[in-house]
Amino acid sequence: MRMRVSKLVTIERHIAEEEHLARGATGEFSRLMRDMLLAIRLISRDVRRAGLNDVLGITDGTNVHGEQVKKLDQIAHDTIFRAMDHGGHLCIMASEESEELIPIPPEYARGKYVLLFDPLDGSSNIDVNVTIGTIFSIYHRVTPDYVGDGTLEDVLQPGARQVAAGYVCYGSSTQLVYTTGNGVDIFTYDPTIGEFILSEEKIQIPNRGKYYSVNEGNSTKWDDNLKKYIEYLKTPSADKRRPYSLRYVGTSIADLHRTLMYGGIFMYPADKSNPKGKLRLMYECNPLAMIIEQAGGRATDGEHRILDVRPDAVHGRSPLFIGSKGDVLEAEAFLRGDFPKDYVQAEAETAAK
Ligand code: AHM
Ligand code: MG
Repeated sequence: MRMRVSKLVTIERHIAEEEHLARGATGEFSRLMRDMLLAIRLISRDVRRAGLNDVLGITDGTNVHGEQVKKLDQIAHDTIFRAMDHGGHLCIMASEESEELIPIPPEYARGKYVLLFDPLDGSSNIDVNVTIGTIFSIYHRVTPDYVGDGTLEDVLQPGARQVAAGYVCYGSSTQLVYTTGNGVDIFTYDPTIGEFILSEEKIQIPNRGKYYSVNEGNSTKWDDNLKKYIEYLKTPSADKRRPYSLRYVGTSIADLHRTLMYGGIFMYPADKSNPKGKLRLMYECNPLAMIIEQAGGRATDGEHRILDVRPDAVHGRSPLFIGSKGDVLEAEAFLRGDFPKDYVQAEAETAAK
């Protein structure tokens, strides 16, 4: 369900009003988000001019995952760090592009929040002008020392404790999709006035969709039940609910955003070479799971709710099945070998031939 808005509201006013309603009016969270929005506007500018400003291509380095770091990955990481290190709102940060936790420089005050981010998601799409994104996740610190550095304990919290989560999609427009646990709102960036304007409010994902999204190139390494599920989605059904269409961008933000708007399922499953899938729990799966749940959808690792998983490493991975509730429940049923009646019947008919 989509609710377009006619009132004109900037994101900063929206955040301030929500903070006032939910937390009393200290304004600290609004100020943290104001700094984050500056970083996002700068990254959006660099992404939009990529090809003109020597930001395409690779750096000399590889990241903690052994992947080549693109120049824009590094620029986005540095931009977020420089916008967020001095505000006095954070006690620690973690980024996909930094193996170690990122402390607040000694000269600046520490605050009560923790920020985790994937500065530029969809790195393989940067150089070919395909949608990329930024993901972030915010927690309250759990260590009680409000002036000291944050610790690993502050970072390794289950996703259910997120205070806010969001992603920015640098697509046909730049959009920020954001929740503080009070529904999901979408803001579209107007570069001519430098503002994010509320464009859709409290969106709800449909209970079923017609799209599935997965890197099917990995299918030979999948578990048999997952293969059966994907075959099922592709098989026409009498009620015309199936076949589903395949969509796969290879940027989780883009695949998730389409899934949020149209319904369906996006998966990055485990396979024989990657027993925990590819996506990172803390700064990819968790924020996306909070957004999808807030929009009425479902996010699991195939068995357990993503937001309840207890993280054991900052850069740890998790399989992900996320999207419309009806579709994710069906995927989970297949994975545990609990097949729908029409599937069992069709199998029996094939065997009898
Ligand atoms: P990245 O953070 O280095 O860009 O990697 C994560 C991306 C996701 O956005 C996307 O879902 C996935 O990698 C695509 O991987 P693959 O190319 O294996 O399908
Ligand atoms: Mg990334």
